[in-house]
This record gives sequence, C-alpha cells and structure tokens, in this order.
Amino acid sequence: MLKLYGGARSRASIVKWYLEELAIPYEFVLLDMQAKEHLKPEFLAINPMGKVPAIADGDFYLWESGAILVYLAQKYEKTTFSGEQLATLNQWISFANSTLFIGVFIEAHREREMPKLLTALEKILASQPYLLGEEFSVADVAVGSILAYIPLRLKLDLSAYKEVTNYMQRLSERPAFQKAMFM
Ligand SMILES: N[C@@H](CCC(=O)N[C@@H](CS)C(=O)NCC(=O)O)C(=O)O
Repeated sequence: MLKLYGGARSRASIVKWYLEELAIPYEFVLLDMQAKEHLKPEFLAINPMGKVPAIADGDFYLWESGAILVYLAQKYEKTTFSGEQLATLNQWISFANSTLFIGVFIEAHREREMPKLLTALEKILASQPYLLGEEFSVADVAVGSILAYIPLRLKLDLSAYKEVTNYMQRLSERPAFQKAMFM
C-alpha cells in the first residue's frame, strides 16, 4: 500500500487531500518532527533532504509535494493526460508552490505580489468554478491548499476578493479536504 510520510499540520496535508480525492488506499506515517524523526537515517533513506511530505509507492520514493501530486495524477486519475494537459497541471502546481507561496507568505513580497496574483485568480474564478474550468482537478488541490493556509497563518483581509473567498469556501466543503487539511 502507498505510504505517505508527514508531520502533524505539515504540507503532507496537501498530498493527503489529493489521496482522499482519488480514494485510493494509503497509509499515513506520522513522523514526530519535534523529536526530529524526519532527520533519522530511516527517513533520510526516503528523502535525503529530511523534509515532508514524501511517499513510498512500493520501492519507489518521491518527495516535494508538487512532484508527488503530478505523479499521483498521472498514475491514479482515470483520464490519461496529453502532454499539454500535463504541462498545464505542472504550471498550476509550480505556480502554487513557488509564485503564490512566495507572493503571499514571504513578507517582503506580499505587498507587491499578493494583490496582483489574487486579482488574476479573481478574474479566472469569475467565469468558472475551478482553475481548469467546470471540473475540480489536482490544480485546485495545489492552489487551494496554499490559499487555505492564508486564514490559518496570516491575518489578511481577503474581502476584496469575493470569487477567491467563495472558491476557498467551495473547496473547504469537500469531504476529502475536511479529512485531510490541517491534520
Ligand atoms: N517544497 C517542499 C517543502 C517541504 C517542507 O519544507 N516541509 C516542512 C514541513 S511543512 C519540513 O519538512 N520541515 C522540516 C525541516 O525543514 O526540518 C514541499 O512542498 O514538499
């Protein structure tokens, strides 16, 4: 069975959310990060960087949440992705983990970047419920999880971004989100 390694309230929740959406069996291996279990040789053999999340799918090990999301989408989604579709998924996942994350959570960038990025998301979500259109996808897991951390970690007023806040609400109502996020 696929194993997901994570800590309490870590970025492993992003992968957990997607595994719950895919409804595939998995085992969650909770590392005690206070006790530095993620730096022990057993885990460093899985992720030499000593960070979570990481997965073990049989004897295949993978780390970096974005790479894991793409791997799971390709292996476990019912559709086969074209090169262009896969590139688009990668685009949104990279956007979430680099551009959006830095623009929101790195204070030195926030004032300049966040309004620009949230305004662009606002425009997209004004005409469609999800990032790729009518259907929920792994792109929503990647971007939605970064957005979901905003109210948890920062006291920011998002009331100017109605479409984005409605989108966050829509995502947070998903049973898979509720089983996984912030756990
Ligand atoms: N870009 C990585 C970030 C991984 C990361 O920094 N994880 C944190 C937990 S949320 C971690 O393992 N920190 C432990 C440490 O740095 O010692 C990803 O998205 O997987």
